[in-house]
Parts: sequence; structure tokens; C-alpha cells
Amino acid sequence: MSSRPAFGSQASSNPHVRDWVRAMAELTQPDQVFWCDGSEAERDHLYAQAVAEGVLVRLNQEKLPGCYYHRSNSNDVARVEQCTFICTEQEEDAGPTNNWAEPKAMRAKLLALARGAMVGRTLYVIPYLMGPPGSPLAKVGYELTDSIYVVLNMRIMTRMGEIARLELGDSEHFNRGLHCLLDVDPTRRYICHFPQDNEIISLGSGYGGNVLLGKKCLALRIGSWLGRKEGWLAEHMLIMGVESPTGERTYVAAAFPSACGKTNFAMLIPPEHFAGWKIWTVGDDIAWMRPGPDGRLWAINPEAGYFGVAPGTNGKTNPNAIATISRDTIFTNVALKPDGTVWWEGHDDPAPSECTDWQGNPWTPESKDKAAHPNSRFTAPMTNNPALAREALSPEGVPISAIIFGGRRATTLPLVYQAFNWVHGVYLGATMGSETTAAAAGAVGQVRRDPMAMLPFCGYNMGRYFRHWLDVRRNLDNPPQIFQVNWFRKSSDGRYLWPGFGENMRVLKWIVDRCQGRAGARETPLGWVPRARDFDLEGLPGFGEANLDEAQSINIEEWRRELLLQDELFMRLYRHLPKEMIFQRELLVSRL
Ligand code: SAT
Ligand code: MN
Repeated sequence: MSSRPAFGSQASSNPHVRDWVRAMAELTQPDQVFWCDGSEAERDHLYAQAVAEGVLVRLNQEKLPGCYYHRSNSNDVARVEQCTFICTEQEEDAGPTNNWAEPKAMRAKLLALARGAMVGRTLYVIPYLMGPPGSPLAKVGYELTDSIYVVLNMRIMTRMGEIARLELGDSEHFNRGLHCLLDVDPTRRYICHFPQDNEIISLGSGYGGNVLLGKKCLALRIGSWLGRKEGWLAEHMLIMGVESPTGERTYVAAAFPSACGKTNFAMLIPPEHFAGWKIWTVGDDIAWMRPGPDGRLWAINPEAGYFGVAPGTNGKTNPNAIATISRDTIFTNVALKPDGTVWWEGHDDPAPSECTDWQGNPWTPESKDKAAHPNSRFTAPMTNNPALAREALSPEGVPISAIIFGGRRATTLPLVYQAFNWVHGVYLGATMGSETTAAAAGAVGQVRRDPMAMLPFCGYNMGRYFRHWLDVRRNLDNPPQIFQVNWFRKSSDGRYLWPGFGENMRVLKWIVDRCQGRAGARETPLGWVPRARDFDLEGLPGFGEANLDEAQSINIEEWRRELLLQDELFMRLYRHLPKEMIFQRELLVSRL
């Protein structure tokens, strides 16, 4: 045999890492252990390897340089909440909104499944850093995986390799993550978190948030646990900078459930009417936020890439995303065209006369199934984004002036309103509801409570999580203003009441102006609401004051039902629900 490249042979010198990797390799029995360094040479080697193994297809390199294509198993296309567990000593620590398992028994079961699981395979060791190097919030994780697809996605989504090794040094404080594909059998699928040990074990899946352990598992579930312990917040929020024509930058964090347009909002291009305004993306999915020495709330994006929903992404809905995914991108479960490019429902190009669908079957516009899976995704480096904020790379992060909570609601919730104060804002987040989407396995379109868009991601008791939000306020002399939005309200005949997308800039401008003390509002039972004269409707053809009133209207009957739905959640959380939440409910009832 000719000389093999030395890729993957550089083991860590950190004794804690080495001991643990050795133990996991003894358990899983891989043919070889590959230590990732994150270099470009390594990247090229891994892509070639993934193509040779049939895990990835190299796309048309003239049209999509550096881009690859992947199909996941058709039983494995979204997060699976019923297979996701928080394993704490006490069930109460996981709380009533999480699946709980006793850690010893669960660990024994998982390790038995992982025994010998990598025979004939390669164990990849992925050191990764969440957050800019040197940030007070940055955390190091190690993921061990037998999926080369996971390695290549983690390479985009995190700061992977040498940079993480350097950040960790000889410390033993890193998240330990083990991932094995097994045979991708849903009956042997487990995504388990051991927050007390800062550990994750994920088995039997190869998709997205189940296996890119830095994302939902570390940055949100374990992160929220660490945040409570250490006095900071790990949130399912995008972060953006809103620049006014005078160059003033106001930073906003916004929580929306999965597949509700966070990526589009984070990359928004203001409509023509807003000449001189500019949106800068800091992050599109996750925010880590801590009270700074100046009494403001400072946020970083722990990630380095975007794992965005492909369908509906086009030059109108998100031109910055289109630029971002024009190179160096992995496409998963979209449709593959004969010319080696990709397509999805809602693409700029018309449906191809023929292509291969996300399951590998021939597809034509006459086919009754979708060409791309509704939860098909792109994985792209944030540095490709023309609107990337330079502060996304800053260890300190950005000071947050506004926090937005937004669900997907066809009724009840108005377009926008502002909370009266922090406690009221926490109540708005805590009572958020949203229609389910394709990002999680299960029925789509049912309203469920999704507090702060964290229902699938809070790594501990949700009641205590609300308490933690209230406690954080004590270290904030200058807390962000809190807002609620709903882009998805519909008329009784099913029309969207708000055009959405770039026009969301109008809502954002009111929010920013409120934070800067420039915009007026009217007090309503729900909160502060913009009057027509406070809200810029100019240059929005076909949308006038009457439309705004309709989008903002408060229907008492709908609110009666809404309160009953909120009560259901409060009853489940009762043991640890802060009294403040009950008081806020009572105040709302009396105002209504
Ligand atoms: O699959 S992921 O969990 O990473 C995407 C999402 O649901 O937000
Ligand atoms: Mn998300």
C-alpha cells in the first residue's frame, strides 16, 4: 500500500480527554480512532472519504463550489422528543415537561447498546468550541461519533479542532458527548443528557439536533442547566443588530420555535422604504446571555454556522441565506437535480421537469409527494453571510436592548406588543404557545405551549427556569425591554393578516424606537401597543390603518380560551411555578 496520509493521528495531550476516549474506544471497538484537527487539508480528506463511502454526493462544483448533498434515513428526518431524555438523580430536577430517566439505569442501557457498535468503523474525535475563543461564556465539548456526516456538519456549525483543544488546555471541564449511529432504528433511538456529569449520549439517529451535539444538546439542554448554576441564560434565540441611518446599532434577541423563520428574521433585508437601515446577523438559533459588569445583558452566538430549513428559502424570502448557501454548504434531504444542483419547494427556480426526491426516488412536477422533505436543511458557515455582524466574532458579544417572543399563531395573538416590565415579559415568554412544525417528528399545526420556545430544549424543571429568569433581573440595572410578536395571524377566511418577511422591519423599527425612547404606544390589557401614528406603514401598498387594527385586535372570547390553555401548563408546573406568574395571570384577567 502507498503511504497513507497522517490525517487523524494527532491524539490530544489532555490526559482527561485521552482517558475518556480510550475508555469509549474500548467500549465501542472501532477499527480506528481519528482525531480531528479542523484543518482545511483534513476537510478535503474527509469530504473525499464521505463521497467514496456514499455518505455524501459532490454537487456541481461550478455552480455550487464546496457543496455536498446528503440523504438521511427516511425514518430519521427530525428531532424526536419522545426519545430525548434528561437523566438527573431526582425526577423533579428534569421536571414535568421533560422525559426523565434514572441516570444509572439509563447509562447502563445505553452503554450496552454502544458496546461493539463501531466494529469495522471509524471513531472520530471532534473537539469543538461553542462561542468565540476567549469569551467568558465559551465552552468546550468533545463529540465522539462514527458518522463522517456529523464530523463535516460539526466542522461548519462549531469552531472545531485545534482552536477547541487550545481553549481547553489540560482542563477536565469539557462536555463529553458520545454518538453512535447503530442501525438507525427508531426503536433504539436515544438522545440522553446527564447534566450533572456534563455528558451526552446519542444513539440510533444521524440527523440534525439529535446528533450535532453542540447545538440543542450542549448549547441548550446542558447549557440551560449550566446557566442556572452559573447565573446566565442559554436561549433558543436569534441575535441581530439593527443599524439606523445614523449608524446607531441596537441589538435584539428573539425566541421563536423551530421552523418559524428565525433564520429569515436574523438575515432580514429592510424594504426599500427603510433606506439607510441595515440588519446585521449575530446568530440565527441560539443565544448565551449573561449580565455584564455594566448591568446590561450581553449575548454571544455559541455557534459558527446555520442549520436552516431549506423549503421556502429563496431570493425574496431570504437573499442573504441564498448568498450564504451558494458555497461550502451541505444540503440534507432536499431534491437533487440531474445537473448536480439542488431544489426544494419554494426555490427561486421553477420545479425541475425531473429530479430525484429526498428519498432517492424519481420525481416530476406531477408527483404527489414533495421533492424535498419539509424539514430538509442546509448547513452553511456563518462567515458566508453577507450580513454577518463583526461582533459575532467578539468574545464579549453584544448588549441586548430588546427580547422578542414569537409563536406561530393563526388566532388570538396580535402582531406586536410590549410588556409592562421584566416580570410581565417573563410571563409572556412563559405562556407562549405555537403551532407545531416539521422540525420535530409528530403532528404539524397543533397549538401547544412552548415557553420561550424552549419546551424541547430546557434541560431542567421549567418552573425553576422561570424562577431563574426572574432572578437574572437582579443583576441587570438596565434590563432589555420585552416584546411579543406574531407574524402568522390569519383572518377568518385564512388570509395572513401581516405580509411578514422583509416587512417585519416595520415591527422591528417600532421595537427599536421604543428601546431608544423614540416611539409612542397605547396601553391595552395585553401591554403597550403601537398606534397607527407610531407605526411606519408608508410604502406598503394595500395595507392601511384598518389592516393594522385587524392584525392588532384583541378578541376577548379568544383570550378566555387562551387563559384556559395557559392554566393547563401552569397546573403541570405548579410545584415550582413562581408566584409572580400566577399574579401576572390574575392581573391580565382583571385588565381583560
Ligand atoms: O434539528 S435541529 O434541532 O437542529 C433544528 C431545530 O429543530 O431547530
Ligand atoms: Mn432551533
